[in-house]
Amino acid sequence: MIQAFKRPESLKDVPFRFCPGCGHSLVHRLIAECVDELGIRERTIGIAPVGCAVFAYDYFNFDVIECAHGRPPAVATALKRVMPGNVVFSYQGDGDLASIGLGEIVHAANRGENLSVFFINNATYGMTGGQMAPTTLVGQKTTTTPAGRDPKSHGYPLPMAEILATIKGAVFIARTAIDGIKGIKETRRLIKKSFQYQLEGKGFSMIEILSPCPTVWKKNPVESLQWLSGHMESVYRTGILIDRYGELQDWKKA
Ligand SMILES: Cc1ncc(C[n+]2csc(CCOP(=O)(O)OP(=O)(O)O)c2C)c(N)n1
Ligand code: SF4
Repeated sequence: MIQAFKRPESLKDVPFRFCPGCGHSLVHRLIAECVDELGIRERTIGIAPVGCAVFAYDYFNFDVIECAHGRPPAVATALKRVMPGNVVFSYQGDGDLASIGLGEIVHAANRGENLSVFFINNATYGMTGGQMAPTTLVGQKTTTTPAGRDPKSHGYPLPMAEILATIKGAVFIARTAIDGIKGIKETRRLIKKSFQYQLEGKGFSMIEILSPCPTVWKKNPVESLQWLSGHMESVYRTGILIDRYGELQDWKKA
């Protein structure tokens, strides 16, 4: 009998503890599939964030190091510089990367570190119960913006992919959404390409992945996907923002 669907070797045989419909589990799987496909499991090192993905080391079947909130790009920089033969990626939420870790990510990109960054944008702080994140949409209700995000008091959603795409040291910056089969396949393609660029020594890449958080959004998994494509994607356009070695700007939505 042919087994059409199986657990990637790069994922341990343990159940995920994420909420039903959470995007983290899907992105973990896509990363694991790409690592398997590229045959780099023995030399891959992941950097786990603070946030709902904090237990990445329990799921990935390769080395994963946990570090302080927002610091994955700094830790990744050190690891990659002392072990250039390894493949190093950071996995970060929007609180981790766009708030407390804003300085780290900007400077890692500016230095052109040869790293892969996978940025999970779910427009909220999931782990701590749904506070406003830098990426929260205008009008979106959170525990700290009960009347909805008001730009006059809270600023505007921070477009991390656009910001990093302006930095000369970054070679590949893209945004994608796991909102359906097409988006999942594209996300997988971009994750793999980011790893390939690192393997070729091309430099810094970041894939921003729009991802559902049904629990904090107070929606079921299907409604969450609808909110993701209907609301988040109208604010955060998906596509390749910069690819200094290949595909040019390729916005899905104009
Ligand atoms: C230095 C520090 N500040 C604050 C916290 C509290 N904290 C834990 S998780 C988190 C936010 C996580 O949100 P995000 O990065 O968006 O990840 P998600 O849980 O949504 O995946 C915060 C503020 C912490 N653990 N350490
Ligand atoms: S709170 Fe949100 S991000 Fe955290 S595990 Fe649940 S659905 Fe996922």
